[in-house]
Amino acid sequence: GDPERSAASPEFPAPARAEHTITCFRSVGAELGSRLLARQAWTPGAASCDPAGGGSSPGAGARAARRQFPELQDHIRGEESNKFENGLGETVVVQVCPTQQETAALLEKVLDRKQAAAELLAAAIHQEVVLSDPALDDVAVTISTESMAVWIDPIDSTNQYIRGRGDVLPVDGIYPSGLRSALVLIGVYNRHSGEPVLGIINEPFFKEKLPARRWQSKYHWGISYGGTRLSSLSRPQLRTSPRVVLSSNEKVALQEALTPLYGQQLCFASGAGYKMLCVALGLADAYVLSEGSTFKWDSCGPHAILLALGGGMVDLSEALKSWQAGQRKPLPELTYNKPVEGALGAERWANQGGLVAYIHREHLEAVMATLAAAANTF
Ligand code: 2IP
Ligand code: CA
Ligand code: CA
Repeated sequence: GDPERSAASPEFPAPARAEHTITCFRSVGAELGSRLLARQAWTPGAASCDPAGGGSSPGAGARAARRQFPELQDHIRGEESNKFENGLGETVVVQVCPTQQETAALLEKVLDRKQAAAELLAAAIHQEVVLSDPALDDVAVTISTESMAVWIDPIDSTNQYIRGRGDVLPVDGIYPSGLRSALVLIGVYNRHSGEPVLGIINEPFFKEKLPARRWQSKYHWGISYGGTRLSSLSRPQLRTSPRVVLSSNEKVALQEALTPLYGQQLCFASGAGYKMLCVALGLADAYVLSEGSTFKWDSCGPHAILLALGGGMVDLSEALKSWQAGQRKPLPELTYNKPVEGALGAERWANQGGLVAYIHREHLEAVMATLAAAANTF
């Protein structure tokens, strides 16, 4: 019943991507995801992650997912590839094998024959994780898997993960950088309507436990399905002095356009998922992004949680168009089932028009009014 549990420690160095992807994926994605889904009349099993390109080789856990959710087999996609090239020039396709020994043998190839690390990781991957969440015991929602699909980002804020800083201090509750912004993002959406239905955000580096220096994780979830809105979080209050969280790469012109609303209350943080989480936690009233630098796998899970809390996430450029045309209710929320026309590769799944994540509708309106007044400047 403890939502905080031991997570992968970043003690093993290179290749960080491989280790993190697999351990977080399996322990957090598969186990928690399946527990949540099982409560929605889905049978317990493992989730999976395939490259967004829809490559032919299944990602880690795809086999298990296919077995447990055959109707979802072509509908589980996300970021990161399961193909690795090691220091010896070999290309290895990583997957969860039938036995721990086989997985360890496979991982050893990616890890330049580092046997101890491969064995530790394989043990973590094959570990049976039992999670119970009393908040979910009373949830009685039946979701038809036939109309669902999944977006996964097994690691968001990769740069911060690789840098591995666990000592960054928060500014007014928000960590501007460091391991705290490295998150696992899982979203389930309705593949006909494109609406987010269920989201899970895991913070693998929530707390460092001394003296063992093991990291403890913390997860959050939300369901928005039909009339049901449920979350592990409570709806935050609107702040008396509003605050926005932005990418540190956000255009200066957009920052200036927001000043009439926020004054000096502009916060900067790494990680698209982390900034969305800051809004869900009430640490900021909005996350505004002017560019198409996030993808469906970044926003789907957090979006479901925001909807569950009575908020949402709009497409900034579409919302501005609607606002300026006087069509203000509702503003266009991001959807997850349609690629960007004419785009190639991962760009097909970009949130091309930027976004605004919010909890309070009236605050979204204040953001739109402020930006509309400066629309030609950014
Ligand atoms: C990235 C990551 C970056 C974010 C970018 C995402 O995903 O979240 O931190 O940029 O938009 O696509 P920023 O930190 O400027 O918000 P990934 O780490 O998975 O590539
Ligand atoms: Ca990402
Ligand atoms: Ca990623």
